[in-house]
Amino acid sequence: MDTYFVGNQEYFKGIGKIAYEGPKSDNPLAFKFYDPKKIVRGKTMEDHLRFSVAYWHSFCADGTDPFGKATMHFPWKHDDPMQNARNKAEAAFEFITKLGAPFYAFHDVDASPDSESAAEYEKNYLEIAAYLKRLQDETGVRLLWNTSNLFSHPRYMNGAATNPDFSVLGRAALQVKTSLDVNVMLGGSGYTFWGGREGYMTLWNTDTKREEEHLGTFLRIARDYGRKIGFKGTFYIEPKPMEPSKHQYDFDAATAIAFIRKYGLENDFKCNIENNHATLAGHSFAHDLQVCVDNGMLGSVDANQGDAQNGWDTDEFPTNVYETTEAMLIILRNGGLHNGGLNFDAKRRRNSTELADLFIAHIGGMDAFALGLLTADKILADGKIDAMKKSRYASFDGGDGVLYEKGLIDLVKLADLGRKAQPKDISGKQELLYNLVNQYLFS
Ligand code: XUL
Ligand code: CO
Repeated sequence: MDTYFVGNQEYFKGIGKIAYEGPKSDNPLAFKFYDPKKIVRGKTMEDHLRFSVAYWHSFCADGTDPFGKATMHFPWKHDDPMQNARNKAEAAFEFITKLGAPFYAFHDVDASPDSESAAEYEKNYLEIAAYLKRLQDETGVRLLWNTSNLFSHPRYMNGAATNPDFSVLGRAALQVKTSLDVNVMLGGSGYTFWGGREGYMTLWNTDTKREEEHLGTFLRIARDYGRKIGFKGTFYIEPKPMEPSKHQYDFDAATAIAFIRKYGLENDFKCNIENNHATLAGHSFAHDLQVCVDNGMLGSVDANQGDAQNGWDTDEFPTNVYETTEAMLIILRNGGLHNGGLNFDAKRRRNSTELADLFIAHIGGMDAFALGLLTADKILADGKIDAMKKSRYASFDGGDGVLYEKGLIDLVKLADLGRKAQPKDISGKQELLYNLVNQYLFS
């Protein structure tokens, strides 16, 4: 097997470039369904799916949880923080290139060492960013989005942009400013705001109106700075209802969209929808994606899945083909992901400790979305489901229904029509639709 590495050494030894071998392959380190150059609806699978590897889960999270210590042992670990960051970058680019994902995503402090000193934080970050740029140029891997971690450091325990103490906002702004500078250096397609601590723990100590306004101002000045320095990509708000806050202001897609509009950010911001965040909000992945598409607000996707028995944010790799099919159908109807991508904000389980498991987890996620794409394509090509949905609204496609949709019928006229109307019981055919979906999936 050919060796492949960037920098000085190979970290994922014995694993070469992951190839498409088809559904009959018994090689765990091969794609069964993701065939990057295969054309679907006039576009390659690679261009449809725009996969991205998340730095924080794949190269930083070591299996530590509230009940136990690290279980993952990373061969790139080094005691010197800057050497550690460079090694980690080399491991990341080796991994992403071998996997064949076109994109990656990171938080500032995933990639570069944090520091109590603001000057050192900036110096570290700009130096590592220059190295990331070199590795991007060498490998062709591109930045889907970056973000700033405004939730881990104790200074953010009461919020970042929504902290009641003004002095905290400045340090948060320094992080966002530097991340935007780095984004422009690296040619990022997007920049994400996920406000894990932008919420409250109790209403008894929180002025929610003021905090929300502070968040609106913070995002506006970040937008203004980004555009001024030449950031051409999309800003994203990533909704999540709770965890770590009791209540997060960007609760779900509908809430985030209302917020974006209220603060006049709709020309620059869209949503980054994460499956496990949607389910935590009591919705489905498909629901939050559809809310975004209906409002022209689908930006990007954090591709993962939760656990129906737990309810919390388990960030599992996506394997549920039913969900990926629903998602890809909505994405295809949206004309694709545009600047966005499918970013694996997902982690292997704590006891999946071999480095090969990191590949296997991503391969499964990529295959699940490839299957979703292929099935969604079948559903659209056949047209039966779309036709059934459309026919339910036929009464608005002719006669007074057309006038109503145009706003030309007032309440008195509508009530007059109601005197004559004799509504029938029309079946929604839900079970038939479910049965059809299974046929598309399994025939
Ligand atoms: C947390 C989460 C974050 C964001 C980026 O639940 O999803 O990792 O994606 O900050
Ligand atoms: Co996420």
